[in-house]
Amino acid sequence: SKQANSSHLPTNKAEFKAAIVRHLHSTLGTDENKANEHAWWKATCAAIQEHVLDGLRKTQKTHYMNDTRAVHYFSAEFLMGRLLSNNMQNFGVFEVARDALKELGVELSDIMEEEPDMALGNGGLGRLAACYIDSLATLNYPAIGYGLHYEHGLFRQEIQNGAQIERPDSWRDYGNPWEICRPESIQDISLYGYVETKYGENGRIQKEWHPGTIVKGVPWDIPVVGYNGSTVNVLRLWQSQASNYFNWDVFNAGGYVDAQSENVQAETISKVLYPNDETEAGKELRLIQQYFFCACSLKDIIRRYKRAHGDDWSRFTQQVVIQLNDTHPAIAIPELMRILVDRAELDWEKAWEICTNTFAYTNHTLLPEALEKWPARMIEKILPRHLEIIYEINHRFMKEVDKKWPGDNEVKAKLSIIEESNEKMVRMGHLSVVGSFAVNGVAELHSKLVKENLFPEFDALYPNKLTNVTNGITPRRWLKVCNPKLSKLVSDKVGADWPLHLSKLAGLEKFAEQKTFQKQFMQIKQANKQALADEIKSLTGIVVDTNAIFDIQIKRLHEYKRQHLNLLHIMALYRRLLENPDYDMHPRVFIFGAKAAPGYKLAKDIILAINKVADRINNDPRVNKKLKVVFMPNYRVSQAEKMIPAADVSEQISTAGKEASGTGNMKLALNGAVTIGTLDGANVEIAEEVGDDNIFIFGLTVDEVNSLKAKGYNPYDIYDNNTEIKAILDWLETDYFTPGEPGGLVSIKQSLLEGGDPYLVLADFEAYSNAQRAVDQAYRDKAKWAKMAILNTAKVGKFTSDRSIQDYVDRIWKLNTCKIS
Ligand code: 26W
Repeated sequence: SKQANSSHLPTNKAEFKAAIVRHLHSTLGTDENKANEHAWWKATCAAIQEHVLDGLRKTQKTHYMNDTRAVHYFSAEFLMGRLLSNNMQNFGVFEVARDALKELGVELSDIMEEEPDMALGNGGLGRLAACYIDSLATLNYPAIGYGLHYEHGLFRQEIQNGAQIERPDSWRDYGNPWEICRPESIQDISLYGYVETKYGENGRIQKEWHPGTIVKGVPWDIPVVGYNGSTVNVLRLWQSQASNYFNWDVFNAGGYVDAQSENVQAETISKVLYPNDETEAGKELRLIQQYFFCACSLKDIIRRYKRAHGDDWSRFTQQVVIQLNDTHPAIAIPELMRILVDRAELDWEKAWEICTNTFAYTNHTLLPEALEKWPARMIEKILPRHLEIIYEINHRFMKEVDKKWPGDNEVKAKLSIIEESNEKMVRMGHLSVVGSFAVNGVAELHSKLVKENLFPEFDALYPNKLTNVTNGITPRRWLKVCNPKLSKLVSDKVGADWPLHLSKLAGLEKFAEQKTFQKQFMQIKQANKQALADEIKSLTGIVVDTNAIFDIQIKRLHEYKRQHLNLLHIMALYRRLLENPDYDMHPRVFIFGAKAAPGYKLAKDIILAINKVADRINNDPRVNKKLKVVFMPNYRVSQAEKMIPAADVSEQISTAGKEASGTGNMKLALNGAVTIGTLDGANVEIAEEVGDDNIFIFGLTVDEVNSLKAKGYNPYDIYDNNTEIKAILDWLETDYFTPGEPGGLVSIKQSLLEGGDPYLVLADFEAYSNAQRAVDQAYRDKAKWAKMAILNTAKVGKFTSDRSIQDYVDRIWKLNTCKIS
């Protein structure tokens, strides 16, 4: 009943068993007796992939026959995680596959652990892209994801003596059963060189870019299966490869080794994902990565368009919309202009009209250090023609600004795409706003701040261009797949179609106070906590009590996310327990998962501090019945899927105004965790949905943050007057947590005092501590807590990524659904 289109789906266990065994033999070259778990996993993937490819062929044929308008989601990151269980669930064959394997003597849950995560992203932005392509396929919209085929995704994190060590991620070492190479669609991409100005017969100035280097872009397709398995879209990722364009001469002249080293250069482009989240490093290779995947993707789009429409550009913007996931792909704007003006020889005005009706841009951050700027000289070196085009775009834009604000040079300097500093810089955010027909923030509050603080004049210049689309998460991966017990209970109560209609979760509200339902709900939470406790034991050796509150903070490590606020509070609890062994608190396990950017010193120090404090507390028999601290190493999508179902409390404690949206907040609430959080990002909308009784909001608001900073915030005022805060900060300076190494954790204290406490950790401490006390009180009332947890699951239907995608479609993309027959 679940399958909209069952023709290409396997129907029964026997068929599945046969397919898996056939793949063991002829794809893996082994047999049922010799196969290890990795081989079983691969054979199972291959059996599923037969049907995935069947669906893909049908989808592509249907889209082609109907000449559909499609969205092209350009993103430097797609944080896909594992695909096997998701693909099986989306096809509705999870149970039949599990049973088939069981009859072959294989446990599906075991072999699923063989799959390496596709960790081609840093955090929120990359995972959002993955949720969005899931929803696009599920809702039957024609869509392609375009990105980079990194050889190494986000680094693997090891913890040694409490400190983060980065190890390379090698997700493809033993092959990836999902991806298909498409050598027939290889593209040549130009880099470096110079621009020649020529005069055409008609007196038209012609620009010709003579590249210094050409690299090949090799596409790898990862099928994206919609829930119900009808549409199978693709994620197309580009791998760089050396072309033989320039190096044969060198080779023939006997420079074989030099020729090889040119190859290494080209192949470096897609080697590794930059692990910086929210800090722009300005590295040449990063800009080349960005241009490389944008240029490949645009060539791909134009090839497909021309196949249907030849050289007639008049229908391009009807067929193609490109969404820029932050400014990372913003160089696509001048690239499309170059193609239209230099290659297709369109007039600038016509080309610009096409361009500005093709692109839309999503902003994901207000942090100044995350706003991309490239030195003009760097762009000139790598992409000389693009810099000319950017100047021309800016020249015309400045005329527009002058019309609106005649003679106002200040506003011109502020809005200019070019920042006239010591070193001229190109502001990619400004380029993106000017070159797009829509610009959106990712939560109501964030979008308001984009309009009022980041781009106020742009909003005045282009009314209605700036808008909001609140983020969402796919309920398939983030409830159905990761929390099967709760999923079944929910299906029993509200029907099985909630993964497609998440607002149906509201049907749980009427059971929120019912004793039997509360018991069922909390028994599932308990079972999930036990599973996580086992995982914690096996990964860290730490034993935790599942009757304790599981309090979870999982996200990238950043000062603005304030893991150190959480840590200071843990130290306060520890201190209170030492001072008063009868200190009244329900046992609590604080669990962290976080990677720090390798070059972000303080973030790494905070990881070290969490581990050192954890060590001391967990081994202190005076307190460790009531308090435990766990740092889970190597946090990633597959780890999140195990942690989220087990959370009682969700920590969303960023400084107000800093977290654009957050999406982990949505995943945790959906799985029945109660949020302790600030009025920041999507927390505001979560609070609106679940109601004040079912969330713990604390701390300064955006307005209060601003006025505190305006009047002059001095963290020493708090340090000098709050004995608990003083004692905790001073504690960091002793060798209590770092025996034999006094001052081992002092950098945190320094950042909060001498450093001026830029994220107002001390200012919010008291409020946070009080909110935590309220959490503690609430948890002790079992019925009250159960009701709160249930209502969190029941009331967060808004945050399905299907709703986000429908918002994008209605307001920006204007797509039609295309049913696959
Ligand atoms: C140039 C370095 C760099 C790299 C990545 C700067 C900025 C980024 C991203 C924009 C960081 C990111 O992932 N932002 C997060 O995006 C999520 C999805 O919209 C939001 O939920 C998070 O609040 C936001 O931090």
